[in-house]
Amino acid sequence: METFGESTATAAPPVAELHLHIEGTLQPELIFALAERNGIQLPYADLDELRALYEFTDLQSFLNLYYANMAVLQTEQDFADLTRAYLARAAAGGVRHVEVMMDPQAHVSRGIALETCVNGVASALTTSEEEFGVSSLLIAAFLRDMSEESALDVLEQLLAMDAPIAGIGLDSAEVGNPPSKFERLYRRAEEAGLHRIAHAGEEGPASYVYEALDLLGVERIDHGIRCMEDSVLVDRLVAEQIPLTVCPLSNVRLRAVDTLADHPLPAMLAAGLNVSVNSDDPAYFGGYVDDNFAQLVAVHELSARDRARLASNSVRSSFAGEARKAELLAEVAEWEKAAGA
Ligand code: ES4
Ligand code: ZN
Repeated sequence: METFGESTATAAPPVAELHLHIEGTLQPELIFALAERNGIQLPYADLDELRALYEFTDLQSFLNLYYANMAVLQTEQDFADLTRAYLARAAAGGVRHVEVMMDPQAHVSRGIALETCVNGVASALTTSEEEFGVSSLLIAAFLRDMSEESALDVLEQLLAMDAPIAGIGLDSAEVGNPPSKFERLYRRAEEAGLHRIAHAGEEGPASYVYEALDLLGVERIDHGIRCMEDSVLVDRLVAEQIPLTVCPLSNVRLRAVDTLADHPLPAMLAAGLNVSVNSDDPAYFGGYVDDNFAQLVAVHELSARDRARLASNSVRSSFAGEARKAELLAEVAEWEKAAGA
C-alpha cells in the first residue's frame, strides 16, 4: 500500500473557533461585489490596489482598513452573505463549532440599523448546523475606543430587541483603553445572563489580563499572549485553566510577534495554559484556522497530540452545550488516532 506523509489537509483537527470577527472575514472579492451591488464607489481601482493595503504595522493600522471596508455592508442580505461565505470556508477547514463576534457599534455609528446587522448575521447562523455542520452562537463585541455609555446604550438595545446573543466581548484599540473602563457594561451583561469574554494582552500589558479577570469577570481571554511576561499570571491562568484564544497569523501580521517561529504558542502549551488556535480576521491576516495550523506545523513541528490538545481545549472552552461538546471531543479523539497512526 502506498503511504503518504502527513498532508496539509490533516494538519488541522476538527475544532471550535472561539475568536472570529465576522467583519474580518470580508474578502477583497466580496468587498468589490458588495460595492457593485450597493452602488458604492470604492477608493480603490481594483483588487490589486486594495490588496496592496494589507501590510500592517500594528493593530491600529489594521483597524483603519477593517473599519473602512465595512462601508460595503449595507443590507441584511449583505451581512447574511458575509456570514455564509465564512461558514462555508470554515467548515471546509475543519471548524465544527464557531462563536462569532460582531461589532454592532461599527455599523450603528455609520447609520446601519442595529436590526439590519444583527438579524443578517443571525439569520445565517440559524441554519449553520444543518447547512454546514457547524454549530454556532453570536457574541456582541464592544469597541473599547468608544465610551462605556455607548456600549451600554447598544447593549440595552440588544436586550430590548431580544437579540440572539450568547455573550459580549471587548475589542478594537487596546492600549489606553483598559478593561477597567467597562466594569458597568460587564456587570449589566452578567445580570442579563450573558457570557463574557474580552481581548486582553494582545498589544496591551499583562495587567489588562488581570483586569479582565478581576474587574470584568470574563470566562475567556482573547489573545492573552503577553501573559508570558508575567510568571505569576501564567501560574494563575494555568491553575484556573482560563481559556486563551490565540491567533498566531494575526499576531504576526499585526507585529505582536516578529515571526511565526517566535510565536509563544508552543511555550504556552508546554506551560499547561488552556490555549486554542483561532483565525481572528482571516480575510486580513492570511488564513483561516486550518491555515493557522498548517503554518504552525510547518514551523514548530507540533505533534498530532499537541494539535489534538489545542482542538480539545477549543471544544472544552466553548459555550456549546454539553452534548455538542461530547460529540466534538469524540471527533477530536478520532482525528488524533488517525493522525498519530
Ligand atoms: C481585532 Cl485582531 C483585533 N484586535 C482587536 N480588535 C479587533 N477587532 C477586529 N480584529
Ligand atoms: Zn480579535
